[in-house]
Amino acid sequence: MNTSPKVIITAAIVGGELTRDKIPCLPLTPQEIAEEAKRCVNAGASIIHLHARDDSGKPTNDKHRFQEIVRSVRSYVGVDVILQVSTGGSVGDGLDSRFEPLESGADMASLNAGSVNFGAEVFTNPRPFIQKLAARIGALDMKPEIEIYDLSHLEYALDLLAEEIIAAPPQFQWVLGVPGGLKASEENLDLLCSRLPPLATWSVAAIGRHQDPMIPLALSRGGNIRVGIEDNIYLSKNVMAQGSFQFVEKAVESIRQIGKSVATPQEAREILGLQII
Ligand code: KMH
Ligand code: ZN
Repeated sequence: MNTSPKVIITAAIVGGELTRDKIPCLPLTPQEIAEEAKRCVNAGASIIHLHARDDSGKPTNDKHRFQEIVRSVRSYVGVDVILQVSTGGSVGDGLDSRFEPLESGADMASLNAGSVNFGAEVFTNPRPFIQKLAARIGALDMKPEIEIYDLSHLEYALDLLAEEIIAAPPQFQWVLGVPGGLKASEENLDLLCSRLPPLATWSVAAIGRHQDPMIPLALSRGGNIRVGIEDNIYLSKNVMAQGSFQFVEKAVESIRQIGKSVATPQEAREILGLQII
């Protein structure tokens, strides 16, 4: 396991499922996304996990819209911020469209390592599709962030690593607390961490109310953390967030409390083996 005294914070600021009705601060346009990304980076985030919206605010995987977002964020926030595009899209998206965000010039891309019940729906990630996505991510010299919702996903990702379809060292995101996936518990966190390959880095994205208890647990085990309205819209009980940056601020506080410090984008690039800008 690769443990660093520096903690990488990812901010997931858009998501594929949220609407303005549900959360008024949801950024929709490329400029709004860039402004929210800047607030998060100023607060301590070094990776921005991106989804895209079309002109009507609906989720889209359109490559032109992703290119516009990547350009806007880089010019508004700075070129060293790590941009990670989603290949997960929204539940129910066609598989072909989910390759499009890879053509955006981003540094990283999510790679969901298996299908999972997602509330009342099914988030579909067949194995041949995962393999093709992984190969395309590698061909574009991007780093995948391997999204793990279940133990079987980790086992499949380890197979792909062994076959060198995913390049080492891997970066995992333990996504805990999705209704249908692994529950957000200390036991499950430790189970996943016990299966980490050498030099792997990892992070925890805990959903909803699970975020508060899981962050200190992840930090105590040397993990990184992901926060933002994609995963949780309540800052505390019944208090809706005004933006993802508020979760970043909370995460920074937790990191300082345990005597660690927050990775800058350049430090995060070094830890993840990304190009130094
Ligand atoms: N919207 C979810 C179905 C990812 O970004 O790769 C999946 C998701 C994961 O958001
Ligand atoms: Zn996402």
